[in-house]
Amino acid sequence: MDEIVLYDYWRSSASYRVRIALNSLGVAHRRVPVNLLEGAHKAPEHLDRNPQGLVPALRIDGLMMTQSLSIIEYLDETRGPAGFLPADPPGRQRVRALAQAIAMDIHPVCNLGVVGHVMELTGRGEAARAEWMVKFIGEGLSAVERMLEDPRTGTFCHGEGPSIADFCLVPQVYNADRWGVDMARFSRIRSIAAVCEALPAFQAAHPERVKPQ
Ligand SMILES: N[C@@H](CCC(=O)N[C@@H](CS)C(=O)NCC(=O)O)C(=O)O
Repeated sequence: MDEIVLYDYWRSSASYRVRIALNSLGVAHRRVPVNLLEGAHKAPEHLDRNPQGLVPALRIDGLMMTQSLSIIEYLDETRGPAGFLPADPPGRQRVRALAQAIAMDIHPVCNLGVVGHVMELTGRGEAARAEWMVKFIGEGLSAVERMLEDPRTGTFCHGEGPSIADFCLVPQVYNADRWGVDMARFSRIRSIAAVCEALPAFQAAHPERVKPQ
């Protein structure tokens, strides 16, 4: 079988999600760093992998795949089932809603390209970035915390096993800590993230573990 290659960036939360999924399934792969700070994601070589100029991209089964959530579902469908999504439709809907609240509503407005443009438009540089991150990550996680006030929340976002929702939550918590978001008010999120972070698949995917030396 062809080698599986993950094109990612150590601090990218979308890449972090896919690393957790690959590790959870024990899928052997090689990582190729795409340095966002050097603009490598906009180079023709990477645009051939992902015309959106974003990471991650995964070469697998003779295909180049983009979009972290769809990649994770593909991995579960072809290398699992690993229960990344619950078996029951209402459970699947809830896990997708939690995952999307992060991946589609918090993450895009906090992306490098978007925030770089905000800094440029406001002319306030780092100060604008810091305020922006705290506002949008804080508001977004506040909504997620309320979504987790649900009897279906267990040790993890949904029940007793990690799902796509947890794969999105942990990288977002990493970012929240990075930008100094006040996390004390999010007790459910903190407790779920702590349980996940103790698992080897999450630990091996952590940015500090994969950061180029
Ligand atoms: N929806 C995409 C988002 C990918 C994405 O936005 N990746 C970020 C890093 S986490 C990126 O490449 N940012 C580059 C930029 O904003 O210029 C996914 O889930 O894969």
